[in-house]
Amino acid sequence: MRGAAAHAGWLRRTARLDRPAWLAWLACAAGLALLSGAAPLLAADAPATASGAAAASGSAACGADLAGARRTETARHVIAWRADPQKILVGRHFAIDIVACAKPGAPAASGIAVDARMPSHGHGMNYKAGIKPVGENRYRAEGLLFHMPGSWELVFDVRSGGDKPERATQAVMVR
Ligand SMILES: [Cu+2]
Repeated sequence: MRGAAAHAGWLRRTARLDRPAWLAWLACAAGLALLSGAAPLLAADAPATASGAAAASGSAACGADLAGARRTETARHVIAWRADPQKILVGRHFAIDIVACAKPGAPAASGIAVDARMPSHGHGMNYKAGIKPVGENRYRAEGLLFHMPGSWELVFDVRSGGDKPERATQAVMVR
């Protein structure tokens, strides 16, 4: 159980912080409880647009106005995203601005769900957040919080009409 050992080490190191260790343990246990079959914590639907489109001409063009954005992709979409604030801090809420661009020939995204997890520890976040469409192919997710330092993974599930959602992931290291 490498993950469990990592948690134990982290708990020992943080036991002297202002929060009692049992609270931190509870937080991680809650994360584990959420793991099994949990639906994505955040989901939003965007109104379908007739023109759809904003097809990405190369992934770098997606979200070009989001300075400093990082990009990941599903089979049919490029996801450009930027955290707000851009530097994600342990234990602090943050938001994510997202642009979903259809690859050439792909339908526009009709909705996105966002979640985050620590793959090496087997748990997710402890906080509920929300995501809403804020313009054509644009979304803003709010209320995310990484409660531990380490390797997190953002998970974007992109829907296109009634098709099976397609997933993009993004590794994020938080110290
Ligand atoms: Cu963890």
